[in-house]
Amino acid sequence: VVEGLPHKQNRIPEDQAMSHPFLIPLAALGIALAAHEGVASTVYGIDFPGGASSFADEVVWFAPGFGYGGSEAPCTDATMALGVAYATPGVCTGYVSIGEGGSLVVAFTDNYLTTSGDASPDLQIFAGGDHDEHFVVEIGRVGHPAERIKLTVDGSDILLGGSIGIDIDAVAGVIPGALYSYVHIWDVPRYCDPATGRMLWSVGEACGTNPYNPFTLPTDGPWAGADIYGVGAITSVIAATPLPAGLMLMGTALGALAALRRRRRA
Ligand SMILES: [Ca+2]
Ligand SMILES: [Ca+2]
Ligand SMILES: [Ca+2]
Repeated sequence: VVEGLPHKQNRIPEDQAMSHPFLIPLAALGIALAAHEGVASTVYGIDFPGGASSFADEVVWFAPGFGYGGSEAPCTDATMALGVAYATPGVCTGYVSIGEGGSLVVAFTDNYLTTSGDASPDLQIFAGGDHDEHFVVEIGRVGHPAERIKLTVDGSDILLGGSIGIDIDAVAGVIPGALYSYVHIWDVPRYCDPATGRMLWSVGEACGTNPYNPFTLPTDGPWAGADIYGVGAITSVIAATPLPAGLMLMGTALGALAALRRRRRA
């Protein structure tokens, strides 16, 4: 018998089988409690005091851009941007390639991004490649997904690509102490400058085969555009609502179960 796997003796007896679904909220609550403990963790050398919950939880919107090429399927699984940042070298191994001009919105749901009150970075975008895949980042407050604030680093709202930590306290329009849930990443599409034969918004690579066609990009394989493998709130606060809701649900479920048992005995 393998420990932890169900075998004959610990199978749930028929008469208790109905209570089995109620065990699921209980297990979910256990996970929620573990996540809310907020054990600090260091991910790619960056400290996240809130631990695993600091990372993005949901994909809200994903519109892949253009520029994918080659025979392999593009790396367009947007869920790769969620959870603790992790990627390994290879095709689509832990990252989403949003494509030239692609647009990805993720949300924090069990935690929120907020200001730190100082110049230390608050939001970390984990992006592969180096400075040839520029992107723009906007954030939106909880409950206000349409009101986006464009982040800036050293006065520029076009970020040079690669992983970057952003101090949101320094950004105009960011409200101290406000809770931010949404992070929008937009890839700045490269295009060809016919005057130089080089790509703009890139490290200066040569244009594609026809330098006079701005859409003739160098082939970029399945990993066109910024390659996102994590979005983490360094300055993170725990979202308060899910836990009480879960407790109430469990209370109701246990109450129903007790009532059922009383009825059966009667
Ligand atoms: Ca989270
Ligand atoms: Ca800060
Ligand atoms: Ca890429």
